[in-house]
Amino acid sequence: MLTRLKFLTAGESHGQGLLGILDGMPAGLEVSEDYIGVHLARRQMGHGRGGRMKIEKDHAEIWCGVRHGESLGAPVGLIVRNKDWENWTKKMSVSPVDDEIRKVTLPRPGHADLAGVQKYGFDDIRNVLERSSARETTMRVALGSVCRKLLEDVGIEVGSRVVEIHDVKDESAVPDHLSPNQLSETADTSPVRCLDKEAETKMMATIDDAKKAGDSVGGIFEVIATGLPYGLGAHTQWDRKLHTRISAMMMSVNAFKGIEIGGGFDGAEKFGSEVHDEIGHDGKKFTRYSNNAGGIEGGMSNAQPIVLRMAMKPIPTLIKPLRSVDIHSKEEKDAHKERTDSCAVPAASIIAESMLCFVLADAILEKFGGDSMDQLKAHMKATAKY
Ligand code: EPS
Repeated sequence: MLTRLKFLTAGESHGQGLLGILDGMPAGLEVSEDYIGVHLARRQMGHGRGGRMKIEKDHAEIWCGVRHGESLGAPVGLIVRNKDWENWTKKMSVSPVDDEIRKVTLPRPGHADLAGVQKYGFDDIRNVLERSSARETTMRVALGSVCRKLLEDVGIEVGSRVVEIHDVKDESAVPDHLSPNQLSETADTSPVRCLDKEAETKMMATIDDAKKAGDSVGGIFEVIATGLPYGLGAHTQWDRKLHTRISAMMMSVNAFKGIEIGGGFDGAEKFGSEVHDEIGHDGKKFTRYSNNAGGIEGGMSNAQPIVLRMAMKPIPTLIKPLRSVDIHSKEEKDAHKERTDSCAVPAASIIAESMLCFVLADAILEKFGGDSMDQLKAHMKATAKY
């Protein structure tokens, strides 16, 4: 789904750490471990996180592709070490060990466990769960931050907020004067990343109740990007449409089960005259009277803010487990349980921002090109329309 950029992540949840490579970035982008660290810290926050986040303090080391603070146009390689690794050196050893390691044999409904062991013929679910863990999203945020920096340098901001946890909704609108960065700054001060204080209290209580009951909750979050020129993506082919690329990237994140663009599902029950955004002109540029399209028409950015909402299902590891069957004995038993989060919706909103950063940075490079940031900026100055 990306045309100019490529990225890969590697690493198990309780292994030595995570590796990431981002290829295709132009030279001359200022990037630092501190900048990436800001967004890694944002992903670690949120009411409802479990014990693991007390252990980890995620830090991405820039391993290669950057010299004297600027990208070289070469692949950027990052490493995030798992602090928890010291507790797992035997269980997750790369080399064979003499000790008897207890196998995980009770698949959790909703997790990759059962399909994974069936697919690979494993006798231990740990061989699946370590990689299917959402720990991997740490590296997506780290690499996505490098893309975010490119976007910031060409005037594009990406921010987010949580609008629903379980059945508690924050129905407030994003104030017009808030840029995506300001929206995120405000949301980051809330333990659930929502704007409305009353909803915040109720969301936190809902998470606490779920935790007490050994259960988990999901939710919905909104991601907004501004500063986009016309014409990112294209109407000419299915895989060039911007919303195709955004949807594919979003739906690749663990537990993301739905996406809405702009008015989304609400539009299905309205008339066309209520949905489509009328066009005006202020003497200098085209304007819109509304943004129900969420910034994308015909598969292209239309210079309005991109507005997306994603739904996350509740985390499948439950302290009060659901029914399952032992993969060896076929006995009916409770599913495997281990330390877990009762809610990771605030963290998911940061991951969604990062996924959008990959798509938008790629689309900017596709449309305007350039081997260096100076060239990219010159191309945009010469041809971008807003
Ligand atoms: C996860 C289970 C928990 C989460 C983890 C994702 O980890 P653990 O099994 O070590 O307690 O904390 O998320 C992260 C480690 C992270 O960095 O977000 C799972 O099963 O997906």
